Order: sequence, then structure tokens, then C-alpha cells
Amino acid sequence: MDLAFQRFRRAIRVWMAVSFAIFPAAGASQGVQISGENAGLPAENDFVDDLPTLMLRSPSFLLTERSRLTFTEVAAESGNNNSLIIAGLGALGEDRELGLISRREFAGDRQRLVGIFPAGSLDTLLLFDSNEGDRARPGMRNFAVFMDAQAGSDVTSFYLAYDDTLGDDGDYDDYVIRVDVEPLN
Ligand SMILES: [Ca+2]
Ligand SMILES: [Ca+2]
Repeated sequence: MDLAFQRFRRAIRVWMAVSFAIFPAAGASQGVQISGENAGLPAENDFVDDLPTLMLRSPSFLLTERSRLTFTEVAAESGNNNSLIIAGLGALGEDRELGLISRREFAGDRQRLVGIFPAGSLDTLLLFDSNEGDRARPGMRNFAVFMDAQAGSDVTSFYLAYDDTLGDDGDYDDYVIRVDVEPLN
């Protein structure tokens, strides 16, 4: 065996050792880590039978790696005209007098925005806005998230839920947006 080939084989072994050392660590965390306050499910939510069973309010969102995020409107129950503004991507907005849609009636004409986001916090990128209601950002109590997973685990599908008044009407169904996360790294 000539020297050049031995060096080549040694280099391949080193490369494989490094690769296997790196990939499991990088692949162990995919999606969004979500924290927040578990205050139970809101009884007045019109879509509670259609949504995942854990709701956290005042949430915080950490995207663990560069990913494609798809935002799709799925439900709204409010007399206000509400929207979700996503920095760098645009806005989803509902303008029904009293919008009432559900996941069961999911149709092809739903508004949808797709963008690629770097790893990091999503908290400053998201804003629920309303023509007459109170705005909500992550960390505020009228911003909530519905999800199946435990808080702090990596989530690849969840629902942003808006309560457009900061008063007693805590139904968190005034505008509901599904988020799907597809890791790209
Ligand atoms: Ca409300
Ligand atoms: Ca409502």
C-alpha cells in the first residue's frame, strides 16, 4: 500500500470520527423550544376541541436551527379585524365581521406565508395586531400557544393564539395561526 493511499485512509477515518461526533449533537435539537405559563385551557375557546391540549400563555420561542417556517391561518372568532405581523415576511390578516373557521373546514384558500429563518429567538419577530383590540407580542399574557409537546421540548408544529382584549375575555381564539417548522441544516 503506498504512502499516499495510507494517508488518504487515515484522513477518511478522522473525517468520519469527527462527523459522527458532530451530527448526533446537531440533530438532537430540531424545531422550536417553547416556554410559557400553563394556566389551563380557556373554557370559552371555540376551537378547543380542534387544538392541541396544552396551552401556554406569555410564551417565548427559540428556533434551534435554521428552518423553513410556514404560517397558516386556521381560525378566528372576533368582532375585530386581527392580523399576525411576521417581521421580514409580511402579515396574515382576517377581515370577517365575525370570523368563524375551524381546522375541520381547512380549505385551499387559507392565507399562508413561508419564510426561512436563522436559529435564534422568534420573540421580537411576531406581533398580533388588531383594528380595535390590544396588540400582543410573545411574553404578553394575551399571546398564547397551543401544542402537543411538553414545554421546553423541540416542537415542529404548534398554534399561535391571540386574545385581542387584555380584560376578562380570555378565550384565545380571536386569531389562530398554525406554524410548521422544517429544519434545513
Ligand atoms: Ca378574546
Ligand atoms: Ca373570541
